Amino acid sequence: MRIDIISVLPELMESPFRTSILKRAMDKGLAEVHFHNLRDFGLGKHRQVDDELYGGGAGMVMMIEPLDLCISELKSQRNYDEVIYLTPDGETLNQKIANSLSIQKNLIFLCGHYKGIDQRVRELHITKEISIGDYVLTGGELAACVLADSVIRLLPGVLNDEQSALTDSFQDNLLSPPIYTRPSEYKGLKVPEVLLSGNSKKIEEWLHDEAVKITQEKRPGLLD
Ligand code: 6GU
Repeated sequence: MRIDIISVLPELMESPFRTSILKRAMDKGLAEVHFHNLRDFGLGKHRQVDDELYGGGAGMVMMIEPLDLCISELKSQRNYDEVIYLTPDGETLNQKIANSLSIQKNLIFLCGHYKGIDQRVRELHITKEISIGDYVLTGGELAACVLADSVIRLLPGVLNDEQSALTDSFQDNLLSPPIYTRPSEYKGLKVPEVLLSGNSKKIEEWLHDEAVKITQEKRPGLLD
């Protein structure tokens, strides 16, 4: 998979892809992430990328021309499956969206900034709009990292068996059951007997029942 990320602040996104599991995915060639500084496509000697709102109002708008130049240059090099705009008014990210993006080959992520992008960029290039939740961030960069992480970890070969994505919370619309490791008792707090029983059928049943119970308690909406 290849992800091209367009931003006015690419430096904000460097370390997540240089650390731990995402770094290993890059090193193994399972995912490529390329950053593009929108400023490089800015207009005039100030490399302008934003301008005032038509009709008035506070804040600035990301201009169409730098965005069109940048996205068009990328599109001239390869076919993209989706051009995704990270914006708080997009569809809220969930595991189903991450799953569906993980089977794509080439993606563009556009990080929103200021008040947002000129509407005509949406008409011209954007195929999907994604938010990471109902709160407002200073820009789309951290959201782009969240989205990329959720997608890259699903690529075959990125996680090992112990980290398997198949048993994740949400993968089957259930939260994870409680988990324990040694010691079997600490300050009088005991690990549930069944987990020490060695009876794998019983254990599996118990884990599933606990997952359903926890989902009912914490996130009943997931069971609908
Ligand atoms: Cl994608 N961008 C911004 N600026 N804020 C957000 C968001 C995105 N998702 C949730 N909040």
